[in-house]
Amino acid sequence: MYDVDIAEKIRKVQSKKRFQHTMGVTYTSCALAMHYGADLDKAYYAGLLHDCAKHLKDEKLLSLASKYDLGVTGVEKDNPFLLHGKVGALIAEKTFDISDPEILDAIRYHTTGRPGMSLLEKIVFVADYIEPNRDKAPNLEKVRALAFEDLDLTVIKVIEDTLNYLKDKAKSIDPMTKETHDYYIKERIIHGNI
Ligand code: DGI
Ligand code: FE
Ligand code: FE
Repeated sequence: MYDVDIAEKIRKVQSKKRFQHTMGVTYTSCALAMHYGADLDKAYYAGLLHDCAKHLKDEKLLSLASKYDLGVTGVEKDNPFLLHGKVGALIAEKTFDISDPEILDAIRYHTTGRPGMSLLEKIVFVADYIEPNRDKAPNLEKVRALAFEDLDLTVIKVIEDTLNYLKDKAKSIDPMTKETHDYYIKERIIHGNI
């Protein structure tokens, strides 16, 4: 547990601010994993590595994605930073020897989420948004408390805030972000929670 060598390698490639965020996501993922009974080791590695491709330039993200056939969508071509999840999973596997598919998926889908996320994927997705160094999102205190009460509803709230933010800034929406939102809304309707 707590492989500090990996943490040290990540620290070297990230800015101080980015590494503070990385540590915040790591321990928030572990806290949520304790609460919901997910695997703590997996939460640690997924949190630590979720942004391991964030420092790469657009050209590098695009060239790695095409070299390794990661499948670049139209919106990713126009907004290459969206690829840091897919490329991050690739780097986690190739450079950090992570082979666990659940950890790799949590890294791969941490920006847009996806329909039918595993518990670990939801944990990292939510931890990325609520970790203690985040300060710009609306209603953070409420969302932080909700994360420990209803993880699926928190996923919906996080995406709704993200969609509102993207709309205000007139930025393009990755269809996966919308699909994730619609999937979790439908899930709640099926389970009678709405
Ligand atoms: O890498 P982080 O900054 O820690 O967090 P992240 O990977 O969740 O990325 C957050 C950014 O991603 C935030 O500025 C909103 C943006 N984002 C999320 N979904 C979409 C999106 N941007 C676009 N253009 N389209 C999306 O669907
Ligand atoms: Fe990210
Ligand atoms: Fe992040």
